[in-house]
Amino acid sequence: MKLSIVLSTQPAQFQAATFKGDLETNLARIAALGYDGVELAIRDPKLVDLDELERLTRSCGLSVPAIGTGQAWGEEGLSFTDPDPQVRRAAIERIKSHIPVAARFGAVIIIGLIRGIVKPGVDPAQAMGWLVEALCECSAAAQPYGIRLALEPINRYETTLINTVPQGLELIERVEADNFGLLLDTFHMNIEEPSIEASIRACGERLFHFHVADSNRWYPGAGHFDFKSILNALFATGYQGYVSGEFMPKPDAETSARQSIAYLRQLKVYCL
Ligand code: LER
Ligand code: MN
Repeated sequence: MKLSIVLSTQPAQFQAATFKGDLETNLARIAALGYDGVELAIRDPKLVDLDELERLTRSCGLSVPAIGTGQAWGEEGLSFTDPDPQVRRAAIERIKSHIPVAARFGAVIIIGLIRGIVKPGVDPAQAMGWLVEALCECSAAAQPYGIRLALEPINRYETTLINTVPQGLELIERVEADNFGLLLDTFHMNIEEPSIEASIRACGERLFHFHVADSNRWYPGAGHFDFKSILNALFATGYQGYVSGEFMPKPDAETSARQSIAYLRQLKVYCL
């Protein structure tokens, strides 16, 4: 099982980005803890020295399986479903600007909260229409680079658009792009899905990335999830990607990252 953990390249309000702050120090800590990869949360690729980032990740021996983009919503309000067409265009262009970055690292691009919410006064069918259009354009732009996009069903308290795996699978049918799939996160699935394992199975080969946190959004092992059963279901789909830790840095980033890797490794679940 390949393990990664979320690291934000910029200061961010999002609480479950486990590592924030000095990049070089954090990458070295993550590698020293035994992680195979680091999931980078990047608000805007323009704010990052990509050559330096590549040099640092390589020198630590860390892969970059995925790039998170949600801070463009959290910090700047960009979204695919804003009633203002200029905001929607800026969100689409922002996602497209991640494509060369993802190509450099061979990473999946995460579509989390940048999809937006149904804003007051907006017809939900119209918001879905905008979402489908944006995803079609971004998937088509990523396709020649061999880059995949993964939309994350996110719980009802954070968005009103795509909370569940069935809704995500319907969206996949509308977007009709082979490089568009889903990212499943145990924290959100616990709130929205009748069965975490059944939802993983339903997603099957359209499962492009996987986030883990325990039931309380602390590190795996700190809550009451049956991770052995969840990870067995994950790998039974043929999933070959990373299991990426996205949890609160409690009691602190280093301790949570250490506890998580120790817990997940002792489960002795293996990628098939
Ligand atoms: C991001 O991966 C996530 O899980 C969301 O909760 C972001 O708000
Ligand atoms: Mn997540």
